[in-house]
Amino acid sequence: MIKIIEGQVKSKGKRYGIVVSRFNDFITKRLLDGCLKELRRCGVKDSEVTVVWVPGAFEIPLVARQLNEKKSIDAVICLGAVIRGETFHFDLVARAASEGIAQVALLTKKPAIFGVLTTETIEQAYKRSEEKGDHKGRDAARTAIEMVNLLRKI
Ligand code: INI
Repeated sequence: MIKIIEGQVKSKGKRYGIVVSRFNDFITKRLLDGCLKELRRCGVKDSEVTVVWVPGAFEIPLVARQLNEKKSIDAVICLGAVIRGETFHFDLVARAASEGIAQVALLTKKPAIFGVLTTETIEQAYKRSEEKGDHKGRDAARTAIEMVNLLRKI
């Protein structure tokens, strides 16, 4: 008999930290908005959410780690927008954010969700934060809840 383990996308009494970057905030505000709406839709109360703003995606991992190390936080959701533009900076910031967030999850043994857009253009970033379409902030909220429930079962 095979044992199958899955986490539900429904929350009761769990607490979430959100780290969101101010850089490209015309996009990150959209990510945050969709993320908060989805958390509420899945049963998370506003009193169970802590939102922390940081300057840019590069700063996300440190703050995410601090939050996840708190007993009062069950998972952290990281939201940002790294848009290529003209400079080499893109690769450095995108890599630091993605690898840093992955490390946070492993170090803290709690979910650290990668809701950072990395796109070539502003248009692509808008497309991935559409209320009625693709929305990376909403996906990040669902992933966080599923992972918290999943880890409880293992
Ligand atoms: N930060 C972002 O969040 N997105 C970007 O697109 C970006 N680019 O392209 O430069 C960016 N840079 C700032 C960086 O995250 C740090 O805040 C800064 O380097 C100070 O450490």
